[in-house]
Amino acid sequence: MDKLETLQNLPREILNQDALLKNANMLLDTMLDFRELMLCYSCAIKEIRTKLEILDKEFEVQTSRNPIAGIQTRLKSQTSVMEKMARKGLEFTRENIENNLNDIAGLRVICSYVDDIYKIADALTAQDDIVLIEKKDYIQNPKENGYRSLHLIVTVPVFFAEHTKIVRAEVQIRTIAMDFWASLEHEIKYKKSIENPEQISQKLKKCSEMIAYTDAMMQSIRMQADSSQGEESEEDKIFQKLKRVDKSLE
Ligand code: 0O2
Repeated sequence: MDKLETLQNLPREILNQDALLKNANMLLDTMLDFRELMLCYSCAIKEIRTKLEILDKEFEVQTSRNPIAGIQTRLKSQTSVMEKMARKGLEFTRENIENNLNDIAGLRVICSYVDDIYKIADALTAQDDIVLIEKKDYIQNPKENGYRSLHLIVTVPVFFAEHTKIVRAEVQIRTIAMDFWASLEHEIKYKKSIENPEQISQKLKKCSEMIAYTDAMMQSIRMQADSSQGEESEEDKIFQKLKRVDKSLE
């Protein structure tokens, strides 16, 4: 290559470097924007988790038992967000993500009894700053495969120093038994090349029906036990409640 050719190539190289730098900056900007968006969802999880924990404490003081057996949370990974956007045929923009994905912030609430599910759902959605966007009751109307759970899509405000962001989250509420079924079904579903898939589906559905029956029985046993408890004096009731308040302060 002679000197002239090198000189002629120089401006294009510089131009390419410029474009490369611009692209890199745009990429960094997009990444930063995405991370900031994820931070909002992560904060929404914390907000809702705290609300659920407070409700659990309140019920504990009132009834001496915890309706919530456990809370699991998860923030959808960047890959899962990208996959879901691609599946929906949507461009990967902040606006599209916010408007079309409901489950980036996910909370799974595991309850002891079926009636606890509705008690928690009603108490959460009755709160002033929570807006219920959608409710799917797969307990009243189980999925064809036997999946049971109550799904709520809600928004919650997240308060930052200079602005407030309204963020969507998905709250799945189910009993310990429903969760046991859903976890194992999810695991089995993703096993590749299963023989007799129809037979497995039928067996899973049967298990789901047995679980629903067990849940109903456990609730009726608890109600029977509650109603057959001996009458306490007013003084005893106050002392018991005082003990529970003390315990929940620990
Ligand atoms: P992951 O990893 O658990 O989040 P949408 O999310 O609105 O586009 P859809 O199907 O309308 O999709 O929502 P739906 O019915 O509310 O279900 C969403 C979530 O419920 C799923 O999330 C699962 O967590 C759970 N779910 C729904 N159906 C089943 C089922 O048949 N078996 C099991 N085990 N879980 C189920 P993801 O995104 O699939 O997965």
